Amino acid sequence: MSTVARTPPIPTRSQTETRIASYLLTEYLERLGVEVIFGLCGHTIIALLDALGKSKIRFVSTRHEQVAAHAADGYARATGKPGVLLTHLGPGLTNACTGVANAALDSIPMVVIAGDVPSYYYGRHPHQEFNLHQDADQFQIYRPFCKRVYRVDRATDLPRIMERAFHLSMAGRPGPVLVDVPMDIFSEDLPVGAFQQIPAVMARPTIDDATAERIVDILAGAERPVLYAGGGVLSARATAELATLAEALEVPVAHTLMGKGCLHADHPLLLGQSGFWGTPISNDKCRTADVIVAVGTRLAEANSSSWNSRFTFDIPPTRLIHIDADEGEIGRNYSTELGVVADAKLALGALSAKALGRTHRDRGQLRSEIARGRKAFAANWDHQWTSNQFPLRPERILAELRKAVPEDGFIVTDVGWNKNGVGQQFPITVPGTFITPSGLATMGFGPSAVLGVKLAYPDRAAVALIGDGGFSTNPSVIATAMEADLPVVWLVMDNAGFGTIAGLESMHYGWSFGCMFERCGQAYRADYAAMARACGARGVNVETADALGPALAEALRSNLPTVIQVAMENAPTPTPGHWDINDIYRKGD
Ligand SMILES: Cc1ncc(C[n+]2csc(CCOP(=O)(O)OP(=O)(O)O)c2C)c(N)n1
Repeated sequence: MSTVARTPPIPTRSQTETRIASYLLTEYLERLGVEVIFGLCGHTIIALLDALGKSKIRFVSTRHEQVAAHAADGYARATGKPGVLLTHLGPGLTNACTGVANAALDSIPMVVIAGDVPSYYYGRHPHQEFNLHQDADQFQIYRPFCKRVYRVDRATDLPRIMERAFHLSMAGRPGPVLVDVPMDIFSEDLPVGAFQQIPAVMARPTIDDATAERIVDILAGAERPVLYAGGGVLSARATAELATLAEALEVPVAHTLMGKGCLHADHPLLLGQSGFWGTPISNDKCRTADVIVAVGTRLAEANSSSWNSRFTFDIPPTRLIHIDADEGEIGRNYSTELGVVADAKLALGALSAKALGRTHRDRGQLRSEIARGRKAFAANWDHQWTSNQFPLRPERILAELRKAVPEDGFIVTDVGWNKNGVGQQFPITVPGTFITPSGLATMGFGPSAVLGVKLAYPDRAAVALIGDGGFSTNPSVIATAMEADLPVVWLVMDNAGFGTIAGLESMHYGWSFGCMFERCGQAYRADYAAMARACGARGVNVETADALGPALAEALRSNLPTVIQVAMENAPTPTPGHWDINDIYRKGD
């Protein structure tokens, strides 16, 4: 065996020259295209803040970490890029939990960078350390909802872990990833070339030719097929492909809450949302379909009427074909004839290419049936669009909002009448302009998420339509919008309580104990518009129904954030579907 003399490689400049990790990390984030980081300071992260302050990356400092997390989430939904969140350890990280979990349940890409205790103090209970079960254990709190949680134990691991975090947040089914960084690591030296690896460009999975052919054959030959679109269709920016497929084979389209906007509101094949807060025509067509091709959806409870076969889906006998980025979603709630793990855009692109020019079974009077069904349902509430009553009907608020906001403007909701009513009744014509918390349905999402949305698209309108409960969870958003110069509009539907839950309790128990805002037995209304004025923002109290339209128009013209507070009747949203919880409540003596 011959021996080859091996000369050690000559170290390059990038291996010998060193710099402090936080500055190298910041430059790396710039190279990845990170434009903005949302967060709140603490002693564990000021090393990174110093570097960020000298970089091109914008730092939006919020007054609560949940606000930062929702704002990063809103930014990610609007742009399709990962939202980046920076938090202090312990209480900072726990405050952000709800926002990160909300992003996780809606498959939103996010990278969370958190400071932690100095690594050389692990387990000694340095200030703010969690260590009851394991030393320096705070990162475990994020395990149930992050795609991956990393604690960086050596500075040399930081570049690799950051690359993994950005890669994983976007790859496959998107979601949040935590990078927990002991504060001393931010201040360590690393070789200047340490952050080499950037996330790979990913060719996402598509449908193979034979499977695409098979699905198109099934759809073309079916008697009552339905295309069912989830949020995955919107996040993959696949709405044009969906429309082509639907039109080529004349298949009606139903959707989930997050799938709203998948077809233009006036599209003749659009059935609307399914489930508890859906539309009767959507539930009927889904329930009586012979084939459903579902794309980018969890087939989750609210949109599936608690999976009760009498309301939304009757699978089987309906045959289900389910296309999703996550194999874990396939076959979980319904027996599935064919599952396909694929990117929604590529899958719908492949299906629509095959469907174009194909003959399909005659669909009879489908379009007129849909039009009739939609009109009949709208007749339950469309007369309220012009109602002059005060406190306002919620439908009048929707009507004024639709008139005031340009079609490409964003409507960001919270939970409550706002989410349920918009999902069911509000026409969305531009895909991606409806932003809502679905999986975790977090009250408090809307007022904060709108900040990230506006930052992503400063030239487009961004209105948060929210209840007074949701708005008052964290009114600090007003100060943040002022500081960050984000002229968003919060339209607060004020029914002096947690109206949706108050209505539910009243329906089952005859009162709304614990759900209304009261003081000394009287309705208690906080003046949120005055809060806005106190922050130097605009605040408008709408006193008549006719005043709302002009107030909205002026707010959208203004370059200051505006709170518009409008008293609203606590009217329930129609519920054509079913939710099992209503069978659980039992009233005692
Ligand atoms: C953080 C959080 N807490 C509690 C709930 C349960 N919840 C769902 S809707 C709702 C009421 C929301 O009240 P408001 O924002 O005033 O809207 P409204 O129902 O009156 O339209 C509550 C408390 C939730 N979804 N999220």
